[in-house]
This record gives sequence, C-alpha cells and structure tokens, in this order.
Amino acid sequence: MSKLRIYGIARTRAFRALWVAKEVGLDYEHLPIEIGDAGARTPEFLAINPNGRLPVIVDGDFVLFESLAITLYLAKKHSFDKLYPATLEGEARAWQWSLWAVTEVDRGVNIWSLNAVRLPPAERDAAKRDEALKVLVAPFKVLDAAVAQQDYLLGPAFTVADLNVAAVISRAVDMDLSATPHLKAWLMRCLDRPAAREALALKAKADAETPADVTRRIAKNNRL
Ligand SMILES: N[C@@H](CCC(=O)N[C@@H](CS)C(=O)NCC(=O)O)C(=O)O
Repeated sequence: MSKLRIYGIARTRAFRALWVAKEVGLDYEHLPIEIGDAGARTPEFLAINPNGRLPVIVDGDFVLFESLAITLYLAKKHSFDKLYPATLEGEARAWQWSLWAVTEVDRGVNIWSLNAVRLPPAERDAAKRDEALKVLVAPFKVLDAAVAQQDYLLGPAFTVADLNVAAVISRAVDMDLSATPHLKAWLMRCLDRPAAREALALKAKADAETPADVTRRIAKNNRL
C-alpha cells in the first residue's frame, strides 16, 4: 500500500496534519503545495479536494479534507487509547475542544497574526488586530481555566484534544499571553513536544519563504 500523502505547505493548516503524523511516528509523503491557481486550485488538486483548500490527505483509497478531521482520524487510527481517548466521554471531549477551536479561536488568531506579524508592516490593519484580540479574550479565559488545575485538556496526559487546540492557536505564541498564564504554560508545553517542534520548524521555514504577495492573497481570499 502507498504511503500516506499529506498535501499542503506547512505554513497552512497542513501544519496540523504534519504535527499529528509526526506525533504518532508515521512514515508519510509530504507534498508542500501552495494555495491558489498554481497549487490548490489546479484541476488535479480539485479532483482530490473540490474545496481547493489545504490540507487534504490521501491514505490508500481514502481521501479526507478538513484539518481537524484529519488529526482525529490519524490519531484514532494510529494511537487509539493514547493520543486518541478510548472512552466515549474522552472522545466526545476531544471533539468538543476541536470544534471549539475552529469556531471560537481559529479566525481570531489568524486575523491577529496577519495584522500583527505576517503582512508587511505598512499593510497591517491595527483596528483588525485589536478587534481580533478583543474577540479572543473570552475564549482564551475559558482555555486558561481548563488547564489551570491539570496539565492537559483531558487530564494529566497529552491527547489529540491538546494537539488540535494548540495547533489552531499556535501563532498565539507571539501574543502577550500574560493575562492567561495557564494557557501560556500549556501552549508552551504542547509546542515543546519533539513532534511539534519538527512541524513548527517546517512551518517557520515555509513562513520565511512566503512572498508578501501570497500573504496578501491569504488575507484577501479569507477576508482576514
Ligand atoms: N476548515 C478548513 C480550512 C482550510 C483552509 O482554509 N485552508 C487554507 C490554507 S490554511 C486554504 O487552503 N486557503 C485557500 C485560499 O486561500 O485560496 C481546514 O481546517 O482544513
């Protein structure tokens, strides 16, 4: 059977799939394709993921898009009862935190990061940046409280719930997180894992090589 294929340059949400693949020690092939007409919008790519978005995985005959569906699938398949909770309630909590991350904090962290760090300085919108920080105050307090009394979201052990939330807010490491010290310590714990560091190194390299025009397109296409 062919190796698992992960499509998407590590600067994108493909980072999440790369992290989980490294976390569970998979032998995979990474196809670091870019967003847009020359990458995720080519007819060949659209035949795999009609959304024209990254990431997508191909695992044998099985094709899956949505980054957090990918992390949950790979964790369940390759690390059941370790990275992936074995109990019904544990699994539901992992889903809860994953859906929470996508709905409550994904967009805010992205808007903040583009307008605080990634767009060329003259093109950053301070109003959007400040609004994003305001939107994040309440959910970040929720996350801070969730990890105030325990090391990880589901208890003493790192699970896919932590991986998903930490991956979604990974760019928040550049924020001032002093108002949420438990969140900050938890995020550093998650991102300091060897698998996370490897995936983050790929992401940092891709960030450094991303032309300003692509960053502008990300902001425009996604209305960030
Ligand atoms: N909810 C999707 C979002 C995927 C997504 O929007 N990916 C971005 C890159 S991070 C993309 O491919 N954008 C295409 C574009 O900007 O044209 C997921 O989590 O996988």
